[in-house]
Amino acid sequence: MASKADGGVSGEEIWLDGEFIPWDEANVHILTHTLHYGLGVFEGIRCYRTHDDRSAVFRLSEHMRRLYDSAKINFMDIPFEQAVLEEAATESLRRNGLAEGYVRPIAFIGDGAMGLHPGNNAIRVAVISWPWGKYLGEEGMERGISAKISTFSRHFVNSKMTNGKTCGDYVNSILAKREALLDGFDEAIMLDSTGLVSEATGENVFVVRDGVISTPERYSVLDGITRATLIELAKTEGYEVVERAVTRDDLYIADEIFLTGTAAEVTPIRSLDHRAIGAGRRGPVAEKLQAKYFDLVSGKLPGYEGWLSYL
Ligand code: PPE
Repeated sequence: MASKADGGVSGEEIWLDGEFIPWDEANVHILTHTLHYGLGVFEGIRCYRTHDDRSAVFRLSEHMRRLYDSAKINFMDIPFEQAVLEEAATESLRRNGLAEGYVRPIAFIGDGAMGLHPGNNAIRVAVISWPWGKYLGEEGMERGISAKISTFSRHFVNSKMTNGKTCGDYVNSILAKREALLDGFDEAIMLDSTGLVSEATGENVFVVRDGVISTPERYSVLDGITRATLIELAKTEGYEVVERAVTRDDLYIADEIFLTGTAAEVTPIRSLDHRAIGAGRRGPVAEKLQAKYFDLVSGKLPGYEGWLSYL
């Protein structure tokens, strides 16, 4: 069994199919269809301690909406109303005693029939929460991380339904991530099937050059909620933000590159394929937007109350 030292997570209770049950009893049958074939959908959501010592889940309804979108794309009918899963998310944090943490809703196909057509197997749903620190390390947030362009291409858009967050799609990400770590880098950036920059293994990519911020358009990338948040924050700060085709060498000559994601938050890249990016450390735009992002999620920025669901 994974221990804490291995990155293992633990807690008190897990919401499974409509009720909270003890953490260690949240098990599934070995014939669970999703385990064999990968068709399941999930989300990753963060809850933050706010500046006034409360706790708020960031953009809970947008994440849950994407879970239902992912399910629809994959012909899965989630047998609960969205409001029920939202309540399960906040209640899960409370029951696990988490003022800050990560919430993982997952809908999967249960056991019963085998074979690619899952027949009438039940669609099962779990909501789990656990403490999760800095995804790419505390130091990475301040000094920037190293990355490589993966030898693995992102799925062709008509293979991976990119608006869905589908379990099986993550095999592609895991291959890229493992390769990057074995090669001594912290993260991989993947190119799409035409050779344009797509996204990192679990993050969207932003590039800064001459004060203009660019990010690959919504095409082969997940329509990241942090991506959308950063675009809005950057525009509010007066930056020009362009969604466009980004090439590999656009990355090499960038003044700054940073990654965004619920888990990774806003993580700068200091080097790519052994080339220093900008000054080879976190750049001023990333630093500013990172600070704004943390102000936002901790409830310090006025006007964004609608994005915070207080526990
Ligand atoms: N692209 C991919 C492929 C991706 O998995 C994520 C989230 C994003 C972009 C950013 O999306 P958003 O979180 O809405 O800004 N990756 C999740 C999984 C991380 C994991 O290791 O598990 C996350 O950040 O929660």
